[in-house]
Amino acid sequence: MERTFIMVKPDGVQRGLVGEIISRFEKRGFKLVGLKLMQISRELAETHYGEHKGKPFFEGLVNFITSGPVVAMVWEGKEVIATAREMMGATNPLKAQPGTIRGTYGIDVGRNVIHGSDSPESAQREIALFFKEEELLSYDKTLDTWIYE
Ligand code: DAT
Ligand code: MG
Repeated sequence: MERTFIMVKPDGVQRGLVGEIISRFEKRGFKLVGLKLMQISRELAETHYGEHKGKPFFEGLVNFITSGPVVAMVWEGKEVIATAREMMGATNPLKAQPGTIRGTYGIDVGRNVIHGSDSPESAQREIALFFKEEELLSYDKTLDTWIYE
């Protein structure tokens, strides 16, 4: 089973979308294995978004992601990394398919509500960046027999 890092960004928290976003992943059948409300430090933000350092939007991105509480999560399930990206929709919400999270709740690229890891490598890196080993739980869900064949 794969794990991915998902984060409700400060705009999503302020707009009251935490429950809605968690609900979408729950209803899809994925398993929540880590969860915390936190305010990201500048240092963590710059490391997390390190691949974008030097781009024109980097400073604004770091300012935005550190501007208020975020909800950091780890979700587990079959092909959850790519599936979460599909559920999120395109980076620019105006280009995101209707029905996706960004395509339902967003307009501007700098206020796109949610972050999700884009590959197994980034999932591993981001999970380790935000969570200690003991903050991630392994447990059985009886419902899984009705979700997986
Ligand atoms: P994603 O969040 O879909 O993985 P990304 O990794 O390319 O997208 O960029 C990280 C975040 O940076 C993105 O969610 C919003 C912001 N961003 C990306 N491209 C941008 C741009 N051209 N202008 C402003 N912000 C941008
Ligand atoms: Mg990205």
